[in-house]
Amino acid sequence: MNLRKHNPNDPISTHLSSLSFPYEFLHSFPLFASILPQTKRLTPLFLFFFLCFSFVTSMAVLDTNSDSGPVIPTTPLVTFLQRVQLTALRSYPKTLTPDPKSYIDLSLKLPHDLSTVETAFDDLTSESRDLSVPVDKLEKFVDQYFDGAGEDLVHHEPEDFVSDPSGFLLNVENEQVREWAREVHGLWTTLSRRVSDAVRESPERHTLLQLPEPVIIPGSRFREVYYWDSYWVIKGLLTSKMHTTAKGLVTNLMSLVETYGYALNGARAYYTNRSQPPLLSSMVYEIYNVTKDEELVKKAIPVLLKEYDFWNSGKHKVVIRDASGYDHILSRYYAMWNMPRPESSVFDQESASGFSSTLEKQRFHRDIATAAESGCDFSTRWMRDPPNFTTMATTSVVPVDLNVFLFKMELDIAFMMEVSGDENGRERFVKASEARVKAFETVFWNEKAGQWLDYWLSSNGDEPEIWKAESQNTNVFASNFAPIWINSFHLDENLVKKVLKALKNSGLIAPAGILTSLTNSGQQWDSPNGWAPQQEMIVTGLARSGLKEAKEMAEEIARRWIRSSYRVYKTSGTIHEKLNVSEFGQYGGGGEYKPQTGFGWSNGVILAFLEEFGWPSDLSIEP
Ligand SMILES: *[C@@H]1O[C@H](CO)[C@@H](O)[C@H](O)[C@H]1NC(C)=O
Ligand SMILES: *[C@@H]1O[C@H](CO)[C@@H](O)[C@H](O)[C@H]1NC(C)=O
Ligand SMILES: *[C@@H]1O[C@H](CO)[C@@H](O)[C@H](O)[C@H]1NC(C)=O
Ligand SMILES: CC(=O)N[C@H]1CO[C@H](CO)[C@@H](O)[C@@H]1O
Repeated sequence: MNLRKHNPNDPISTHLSSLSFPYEFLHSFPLFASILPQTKRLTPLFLFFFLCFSFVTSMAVLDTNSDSGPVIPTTPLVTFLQRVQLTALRSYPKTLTPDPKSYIDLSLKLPHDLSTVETAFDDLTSESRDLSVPVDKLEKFVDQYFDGAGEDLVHHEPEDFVSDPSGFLLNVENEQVREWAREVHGLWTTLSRRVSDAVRESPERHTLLQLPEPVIIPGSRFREVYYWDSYWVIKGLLTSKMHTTAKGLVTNLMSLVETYGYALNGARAYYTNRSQPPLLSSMVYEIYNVTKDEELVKKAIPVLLKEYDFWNSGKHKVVIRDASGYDHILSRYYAMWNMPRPESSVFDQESASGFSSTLEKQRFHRDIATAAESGCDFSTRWMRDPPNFTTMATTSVVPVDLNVFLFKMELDIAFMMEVSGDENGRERFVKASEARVKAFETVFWNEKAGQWLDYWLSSNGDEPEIWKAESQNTNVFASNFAPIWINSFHLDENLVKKVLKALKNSGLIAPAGILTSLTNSGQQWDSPNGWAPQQEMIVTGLARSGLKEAKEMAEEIARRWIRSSYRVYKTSGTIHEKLNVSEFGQYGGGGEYKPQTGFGWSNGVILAFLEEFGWPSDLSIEP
């Protein structure tokens, strides 16, 4: 059912198609009951259709109430802000459509409380049949009752920031490059925030979650902390000698794991039911490697054990049985969420509108939220029939990169156990890492392709599955090369030779870096985009291998990425979240929101690459 499609000759069907859409959907979930306008305000005709659809959808719920996995609603404020978001999207002309996320990032303005504001909103929308209102009235309402998106975080001058730290990028000799690197380093102060006192005083008025330490945000619409971004931010902060800020980021993420049992996707009330690629252990490891802070390691171990359990149990855990009957334990992404994502709920409702049953919609919504948990939202990697978006089946994929992060977590925890003198603990995690190496060899590795391939589950993943060669996804993705990031893989010379050859022939190496995939789907985690984290993992792995050819390749890719980022910075004035790597000097596009600038992980990877490779004085940064 399409929101805007209707037959102009048929007033009844017009009426139905424009009204039934939101209510049919909303009624399916008890959570949304409070979103529905109060019935006393409804016109009789509306009420008639509303009740019809209520009845039909209640039946559907009874029939198919079995999408497994618990779903617990977020806060009343998030639920209400979704109503405002829907009205905003209905009210603005299409060309001026606001970012839906900006509405659920609003805070209640003092002295109003939620019930007063809800009443005012009911009054505002009572005359409207499709929930749209005149834009000037909506803007007045928002201004009167809310503090703006982003006001719940305030600027914080990092105490460990100096504009030209001693020992900064000693191997960058070229003055033009040094100058730029100092500018990129200076961007940390523009991305540094702390949670405002207002959030601490009355958390229920905000969707922002409290964090004990200052934060570095990615930038633009990503105005709060994000989980996996923080790893590359920390790599950059260490280059910038900002050890205190780096530790603060880790302390914040550890506090989330302590509260929720896992690190949230981001620090907002609407991100509580999914995580993101688990890189907390790698963050602690990097900081320890530079600071030798044993206290940090001791504090981190119990937190990491908690996170390790989260990813290796319940719905995240899958078992693949090989031909000799041996069970390999691996993990998948799996969001505890089967509704539209609050930050994009109208987009998600429209995407799901082709599914007729409640159960199918729930399954689809979970696969969308799970793609968000993967950090790669969205990509043909998660589609059974790419680029058909409605074939998204993220929970059916056993992803190579997630298991790389968990393998790394096992190695990191073993290392930290050793630092803290726990020999039994160390042994347990060494064993776990050895089992995962076997799983990589059996389930993911493809000798002919010379890379590791994602694996498609054929069932719901709750029971062990027999490994089948045809279940490997033979499409080429940058993530197929992510394992080379891990020591034991990049130190194996024969393996590196095979992987290097495959990478060179893959079609992924582009004029400005490594493509995310070979499919141009319009999704942002596909061609022609390249992303900083994937460049960094592959480049760092190749650079640390013992093979000269691999090191040269790593340096070549890093220089292309840096030069292109420099050109984009000079032409657009900012660092972007992704590049269009198919051509030199272009930033990336595609996906469900406008390209974002700032930008945490891109800055981190530029600084980390400059640290790794330096820049000779006679080498130009212009191509
Ligand atoms: C640890 O830090 C040193 C510099 O202090 C660096 O040379 C080395 O590559 C780092 N190790 C890892 C695994 O990051
Ligand atoms: C996309 O997939 C859906 C669900 O499998 C299917 O109904 C639809 O026809 C497909 N669309 C296209 C354009 O292939
Ligand atoms: C990426 O750059 C190429 C080359 O300039 C261009 O043709 C293409 O339209 C760009 N793609 C996107 C998605 O911006
Ligand atoms: C299943 C699950 O993990 N649900 C969590 C969803 O988020 C809320 C917090 O908002 C938790 O209380 C639930 O445990």
